[in-house]
Amino acid sequence: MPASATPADFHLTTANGPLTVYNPELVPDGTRAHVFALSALGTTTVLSVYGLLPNHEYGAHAHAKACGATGDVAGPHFQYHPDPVLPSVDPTYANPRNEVWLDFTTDRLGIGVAVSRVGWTFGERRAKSVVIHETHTHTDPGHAGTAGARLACLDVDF
Ligand SMILES: [Cu+2]
Repeated sequence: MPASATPADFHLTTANGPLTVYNPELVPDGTRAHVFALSALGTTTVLSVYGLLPNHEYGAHAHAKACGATGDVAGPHFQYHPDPVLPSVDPTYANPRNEVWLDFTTDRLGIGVAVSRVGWTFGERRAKSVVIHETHTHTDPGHAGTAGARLACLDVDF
């Protein structure tokens, strides 16, 4: 049997609650989140969440730092090409090809699933968490990448 080609930077990670919750009204007690990320030639990330409000729009992204006591601790979004201007609200950098965006809308049972595919893998710099936000992610210049308040955070070993 021929050896299958395994890229040197192949990396698979999964993360499973507990969530650090900052807003228990929008992320009720018992909410569970699961992240699966596969890096090979590019990176595919899947986020599934159970127990949120039904029929509700949430934003979510991979962030640069691990979760902490407040939402801010997770730092900015991870960007493959870092924006020289911070906070990054320029759609040239704050977009779903340069960042990992995982927006979703829950179904009537409060279940949400999102998939992100980007054409790069993590190198020396790696994302450390996934943050769930209050709204879907904006794309207009001056607001690109913003999605309202940070509601909850999950540490992920990208
Ligand atoms: Cu975010």
